[in-house]
Amino acid sequence: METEGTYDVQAIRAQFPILSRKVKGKDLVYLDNAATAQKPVAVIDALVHYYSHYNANIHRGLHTLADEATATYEASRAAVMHFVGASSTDEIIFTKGTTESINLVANAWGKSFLQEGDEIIITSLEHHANIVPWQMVAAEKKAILRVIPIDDNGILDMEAFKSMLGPKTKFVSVVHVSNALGIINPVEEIIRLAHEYNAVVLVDGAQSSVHLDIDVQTLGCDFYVFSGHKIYGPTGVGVLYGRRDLLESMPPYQGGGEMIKEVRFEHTTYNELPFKFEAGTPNIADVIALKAGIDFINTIGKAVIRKHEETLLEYATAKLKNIKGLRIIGDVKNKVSVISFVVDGVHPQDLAILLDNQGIAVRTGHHCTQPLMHRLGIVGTTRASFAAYNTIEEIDVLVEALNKSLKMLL
Ligand code: C6P
Repeated sequence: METEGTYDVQAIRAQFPILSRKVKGKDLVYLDNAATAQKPVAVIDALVHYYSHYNANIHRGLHTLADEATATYEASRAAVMHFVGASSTDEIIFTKGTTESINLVANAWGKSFLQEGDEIIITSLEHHANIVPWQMVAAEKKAILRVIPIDDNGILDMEAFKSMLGPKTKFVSVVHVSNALGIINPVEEIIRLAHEYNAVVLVDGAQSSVHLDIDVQTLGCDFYVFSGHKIYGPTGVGVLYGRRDLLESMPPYQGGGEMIKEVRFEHTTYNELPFKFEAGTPNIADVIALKAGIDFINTIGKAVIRKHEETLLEYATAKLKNIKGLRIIGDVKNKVSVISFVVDGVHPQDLAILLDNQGIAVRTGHHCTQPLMHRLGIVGTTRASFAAYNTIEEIDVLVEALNKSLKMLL
């Protein structure tokens, strides 16, 4: 692609079987990557290979299949450790996804350490997964949930944040990259400021893990959470990175097999990290296949993918701005390849149906950020989000389809 330098987008696309399918008789244009990314053949093969060759439970059996499954599962944990720059595999807990990782921390940390009148701070940009668990634990512990405001462009009001911090601040839980708008929040500064008050900080990396280089030690966060399915891995698997001393101080989230050292009817002792937080048979196949997703990203290089996505973002932003009545929400400099927009007089759902008829997948609605939509005074947006395999030509298809659809709707 001459517009994209040496980036061989066609070779990348060839790794994704789904991209060659048709939708409503048209070539699929998949621009809903912030919801879930498509899977390269290596991820699909890893699942098939596990089930066809060494399906066994892990950490239990003493037979060959069990050994192979355990070693491959733990190799995935090591890959995740490198992916986020953690210093030990003990700090990497496998969960179902971002949602479960946040619920784990809200329950295990929150219920142990929060007291009446303590404050938890989140932002106006949060996904429901980083709001509701904190509301639930706050109600139970009589703690107070406070929200950092934003301006009309979605930029956090850092002065307001500074004024909220105090001795009652116990936990700060912030989204790294807004899923609805694509805005990158200044999490380094948030972490530094929160730590001045000894508050614990969780970073919701559901949208940042795929686009930005993540080093939890440089960031200095206490917890970092993300989902496998957004980084080209399978659904049903997610990650909780936690600082060792914090994880050690927390009680288990769930009880059951594998998370114990010794069980008596009178008393149970718990297993070492990370197993203390992985009760029951885990999602072995998807954890194993997650490594193939990480390998896919590492083979190309996150920075290389990001550069490609920035080219797409710039091109799409310029093209969309030419459409009469279209307004980009969160049109700021510091963002990832997500464009959210509204068109005067058009309901996002009507637009989505017309785009789908032309083979284009975008997400419309509130993006599980109802309070954000409420703050911005809109019912929802249409969101196009780009990944490693998207092309300039696909953006041209989107723009043409948008123009055609808007002619019908307005
Ligand atoms: N956002 C989107 O279309 P789960 O569902 O557990 O994998 O991820 C939840 C989640 C938490 N935080 C952020 C910032 C997210 O973006 C998401 C998932 C998808 O925007 C599906 S709602």
